[in-house]
Amino acid sequence: MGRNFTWCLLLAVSAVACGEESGGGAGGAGSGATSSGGAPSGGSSGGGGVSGTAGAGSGGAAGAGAAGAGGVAGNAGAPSGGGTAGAGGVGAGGTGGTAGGGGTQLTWTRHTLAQLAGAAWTVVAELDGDSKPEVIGVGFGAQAGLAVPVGEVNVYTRTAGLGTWAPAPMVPATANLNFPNSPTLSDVDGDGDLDAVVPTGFLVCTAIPGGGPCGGLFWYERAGASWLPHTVVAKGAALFYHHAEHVDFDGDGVKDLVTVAEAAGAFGGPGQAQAQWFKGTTTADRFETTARKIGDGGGSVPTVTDLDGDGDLDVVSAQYFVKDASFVWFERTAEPSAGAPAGTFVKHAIDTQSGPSILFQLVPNLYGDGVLRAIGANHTNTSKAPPDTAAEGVFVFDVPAGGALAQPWPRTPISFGMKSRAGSPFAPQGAPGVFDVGDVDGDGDLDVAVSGDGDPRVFWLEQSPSGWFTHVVADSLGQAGGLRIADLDGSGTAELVVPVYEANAIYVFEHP
Ligand SMILES: [Ca+2]
Ligand SMILES: [Ca+2]
Ligand SMILES: [Ca+2]
Ligand SMILES: [Ca+2]
Repeated sequence: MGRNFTWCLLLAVSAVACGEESGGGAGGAGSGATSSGGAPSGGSSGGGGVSGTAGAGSGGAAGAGAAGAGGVAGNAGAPSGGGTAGAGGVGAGGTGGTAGGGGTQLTWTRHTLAQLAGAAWTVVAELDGDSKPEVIGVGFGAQAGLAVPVGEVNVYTRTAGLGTWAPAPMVPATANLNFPNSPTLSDVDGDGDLDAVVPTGFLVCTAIPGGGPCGGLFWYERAGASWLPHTVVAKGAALFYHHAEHVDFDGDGVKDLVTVAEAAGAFGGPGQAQAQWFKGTTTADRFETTARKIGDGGGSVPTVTDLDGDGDLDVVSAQYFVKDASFVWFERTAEPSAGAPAGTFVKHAIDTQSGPSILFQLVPNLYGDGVLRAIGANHTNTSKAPPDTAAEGVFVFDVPAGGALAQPWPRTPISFGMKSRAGSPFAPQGAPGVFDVGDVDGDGDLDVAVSGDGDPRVFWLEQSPSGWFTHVVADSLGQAGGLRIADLDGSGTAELVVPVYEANAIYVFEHP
């Protein structure tokens, strides 16, 4: 069970075969396709296209209709394309397959930032004020036999080029934490420097014979070169934590922690998830240690925002272990009171057709039109038996015309050809994994970089006027985890910071 099991923190399910999913539905009246040798093809106003690493695709896209369009990529082989139902409007639709290169072809150079056992998460932050961002790298540790691995978190400071970094411990192995997860860098104690909230735990701890629950929630106070631990939830909690938002959730002027606590179900069945918040205090430890319950559900990486624009903060999340929807939000309907100290929330589905899902991020201006949209990734597996029913993919969601409360939110696939490895019942896989949103190619619009996770590749998804193109950054890396898009060297172009679990390494991918 070791490796795969591990970082598929949120493994998942899938629906349609890849081709269908991204191939999409009825293209409009577009003219169709042309692809025969390489050129991306496109429909009339919609364009399909793709980049592949080795492809001999044949496809051609049935062009989407009006403004819909799609891009896509194939990797080795032959994506066959289909048109898509362009939903009209900017950036809708998605698809077409093709061989040859479509979109912007970037040439990537790989640097090794660090060797780190069980590399799983990264965060980029400016910690020392020199305008050369640091990278915080999280490793799950080495899996040895049936022992629960001990993780660590390091801060890496660049001392020369993109492959030269000096490590310093934030959470050393001697802290004995299991599965440290995505850190949140924020000034917890209000002294002007960034501290780090570190959630811990994973299903592996209880799955290993002789293991036990390893959930926990900590923050590390920055004190000069040292990081001093504070405990919110002590190690050993039955539910594990992957991420916490540090935000003033109840409006009393003190920031709180908003998170989701989870547990896997047996044999792939439904598990548990509980959205929670820990009220901030002015004590030395800064938070209450008893959770206030927002509601059942949510998933590993929740975000806090005023989704319905009524002036109070709501919670938005993908769901993996809880199966009643792929993406959900908790609407705040009443502030905390003596009778309901957590406040009152009502859970709503955003989408129920994507299968178990890993991440949902609101993007205020994805298409440059000032309209709020969201990007979501599921975490499914159409290679296992029986296959998941929702195909592996990344999607753009539009807020419905009727507002956030309307459902489902219109969904447009923007990735093509992602496919999880089969894994095994004891080491399930799922794809894709964690994504980040940023301008990868430097042309001024927002793109997406995404770890394949159970698909051993890393991708970037290019936004273009004719739709989205899927590009492979690296093949056969193994399970990549929480990656980041960031300009690490101030060159004006973004790098990708990619932790790879099976390589025990954090890589930086650079393009000219
Ligand atoms: Ca601080
Ligand atoms: Ca507060
Ligand atoms: Ca609200
Ligand atoms: Ca771009």
